[in-house]
Amino acid sequence: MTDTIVALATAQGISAIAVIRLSGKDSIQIVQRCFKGKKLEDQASHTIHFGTIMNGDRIVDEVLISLFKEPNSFTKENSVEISCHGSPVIVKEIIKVLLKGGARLAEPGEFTKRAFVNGRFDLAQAEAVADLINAETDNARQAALNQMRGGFSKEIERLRQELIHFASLIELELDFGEEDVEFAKRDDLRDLILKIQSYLHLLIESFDQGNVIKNGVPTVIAGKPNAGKSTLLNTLLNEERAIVSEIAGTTRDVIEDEMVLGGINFRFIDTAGLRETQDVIEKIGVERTHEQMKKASLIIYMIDLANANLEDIESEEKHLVQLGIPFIKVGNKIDKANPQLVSLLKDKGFIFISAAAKTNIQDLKDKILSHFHIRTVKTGDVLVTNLRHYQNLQQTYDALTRVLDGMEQGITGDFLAMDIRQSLHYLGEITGQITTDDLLDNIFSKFCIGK
Ligand SMILES: Nc1nc2c(ncn2[C@@H]2O[C@H](COP(=O)(O)OP(=O)(O)OP(=O)(O)O)[C@@H](O)[C@H]2O)c(=O)[nH]1
Ligand SMILES: [Mg+2]
Repeated sequence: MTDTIVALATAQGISAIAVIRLSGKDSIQIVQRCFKGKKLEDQASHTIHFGTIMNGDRIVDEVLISLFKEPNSFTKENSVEISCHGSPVIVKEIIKVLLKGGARLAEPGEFTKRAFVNGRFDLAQAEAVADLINAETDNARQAALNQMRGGFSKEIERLRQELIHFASLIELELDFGEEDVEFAKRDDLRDLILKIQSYLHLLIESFDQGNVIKNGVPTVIAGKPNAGKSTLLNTLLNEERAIVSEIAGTTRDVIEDEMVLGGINFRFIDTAGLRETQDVIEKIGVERTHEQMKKASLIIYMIDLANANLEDIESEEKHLVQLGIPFIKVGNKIDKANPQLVSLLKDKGFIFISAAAKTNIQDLKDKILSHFHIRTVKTGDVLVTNLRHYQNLQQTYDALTRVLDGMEQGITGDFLAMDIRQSLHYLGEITGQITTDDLLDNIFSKFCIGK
């Protein structure tokens, strides 16, 4: 990893300032080759220098150069940040000159990957860098920040140490195998595992919250054509996002947009009305509705209070129950509702609204939020937000259950030791004590270029 990488670190497009970033042993020399100003190598780390970037004899731009000398940089390598004017033409030309000078384009996440490989932080912390950049709510930002600052990693390390202690007791026994000694009382070992498991369980459970905080909640609005689904989407978003008309079957495709409610990022998904249809395109739309419903975290099931029948409602509800996804029952068009229908539905858990007149929308929002008991994330809270971590914690837990079962059945120490090593392996993968190229590629390829 001696080569020097370069990438635009700020967003693509026109901006007041753009920052181009380099990292690698030769980054300072490479910039020097196209820089007219002070001799950069002679300057101290963490200093800023004005000058011009040249393409041959031609001035490309006036820039500021920030210098970071190893190991005092994000990547722990020599690094340079060039702040230039934020024109895509300038950025492109400066990067071209730097490539000519010996740098190569960075791969996605390569700066952060180098920071990890050079020991700036562990893998979970590196992943938190991406989460921090992508955070769309204050809760998501705080959760990512806590993880980046090492709160989660510390907990994993504590668990690992407990397990290592446990493993050493078992392995000691193995060394003395023939003498048939027991250094560790089986009851004590069992208690230790149960303690570790109960802690693992807390972390695993926190993923319910962590996942909602990090990834938001896909919420599907579904129901018969003309129920007012698109009207509700527009009302929730406060924007004419979807076409509304009195023609049944107006929406044929999936329309979605995001909105933050109570600190959670909701993705509201408007769908084609559910009905049997001969129209080829509408039919595809209805299939998509079913797919979206299966993937949703919450379904807003909507009926038209002016025009619905109880039999249909009951059969649709049965279908929703079978899906097993939480749903909220909404009766729309309360402003022109059929009174008999309203009295029939009164005690059946419906919330009555008018999407068009914006009646009871706050009640609906409260009801939506009541499905997600999110507490505000505070500094230092440890929360599992990452699916990979969640899966590894689960695998650790399962391996420990096998250890417990094994002890119950009186199997020998060497078999116990195998499952304990497995559990250590899964924990080690979370923080990156154990890695493979595939694992790293998989993680860092999801980053943006320049990070
Ligand atoms: N009176 C009244 N009319 C409403 C209300 N909400 C929606 N509508 C009307 O109902 C009709 C259908 O509304 P849409 O929002 O297009 O219904 P949809 O469920 O998206 O229909 P499809 O896209 O065809 O599945 C339109 O004429 C809306 O103006 C309401 O609360 N009260
Ligand atoms: Mg619609």
